[in-house]
Amino acid sequence: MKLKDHYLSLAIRGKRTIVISDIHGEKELFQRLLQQVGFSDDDLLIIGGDIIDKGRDSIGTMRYVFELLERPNVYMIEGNCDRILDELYEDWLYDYMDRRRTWVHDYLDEVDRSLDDYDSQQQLGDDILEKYSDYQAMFNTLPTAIETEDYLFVHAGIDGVDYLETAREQALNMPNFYTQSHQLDKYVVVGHYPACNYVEHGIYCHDIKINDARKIIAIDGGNQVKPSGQLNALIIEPDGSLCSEHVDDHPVQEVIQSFEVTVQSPHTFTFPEFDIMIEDIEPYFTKAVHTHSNTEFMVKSEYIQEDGTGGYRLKEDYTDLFLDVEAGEHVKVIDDTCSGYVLIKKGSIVGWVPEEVLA
Ligand SMILES: [Mn+2]
Repeated sequence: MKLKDHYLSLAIRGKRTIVISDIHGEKELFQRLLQQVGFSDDDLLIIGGDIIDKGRDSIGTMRYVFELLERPNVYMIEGNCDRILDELYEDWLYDYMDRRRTWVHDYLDEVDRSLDDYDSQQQLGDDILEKYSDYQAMFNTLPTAIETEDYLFVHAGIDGVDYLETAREQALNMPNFYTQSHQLDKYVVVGHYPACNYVEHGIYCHDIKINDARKIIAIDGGNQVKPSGQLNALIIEPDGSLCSEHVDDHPVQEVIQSFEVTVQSPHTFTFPEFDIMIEDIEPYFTKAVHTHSNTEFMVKSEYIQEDGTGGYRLKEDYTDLFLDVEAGEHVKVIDDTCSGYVLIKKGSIVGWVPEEVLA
């Protein structure tokens, strides 16, 4: 199956259009975001795939989205995670379920059973599809891409030469599309890979990223994938201008003491390039070299992990940016478990502050 076999063409010019992708089972966040952007019947809503898996309520989110899709102004394209009901008999399913919360976990909770209650994966699949083949059918009605006058919406990416020939698997799974190029004379809007992976100026930021030269917009805020992630909405205003909003679940804290950094040239390293070299682990911060980019930086010592072969690696995405904060402002706390410093998020940007600046 190719993109052209499963494709919807829409006229959206002059309408306010809200685009949200990678909701990943977070119905409440999604509802909060819709409220925050003031979503109404006058707007168009395009959901960019991956409504389920990873988050807390995949089945609830699925039901809510399918309800929304009954409205004439709501559309959705499919994401790789949305295909799980077609993949219940795949031999990787149980491994995948070991690694993250999935729609199937939600299903087991709903019917009050566990994997142990099934003699085989075949039996589990049969049981699910006996009850939920209608949901499977609904997922399979979703287009792989939506094309409008000025945009193409697709979950992961398109073929660089002939977008209509993009294999469905590629459209849903292609990695790092933001760093690639295409030949369409319109913007391609994708989710799938968190925008924070496309690091600019060494800054770790969850905002929507727009590359005007390549005509690509990456909107995934890393919701449920990155510890500091958020759910983004891209808003295309009736006049064609773009803006964005986001929501997240991180606790808010007030700054009680201003903190200012004079000079710094920050670094950010993201999954999967985690290998580092260090001499000795020092208190607070340790001098390190990021192997992949051969860059020297200071790593918060709690973010160093042994890699099992005598070397070291970062335990998460890492930034060495220090953030300026002002007394009285409110910031999101991402990690307050380290000695002396707290990892915070200000707007969509992640960085460190000394612990005494927070209440
Ligand atoms: Mn995805």
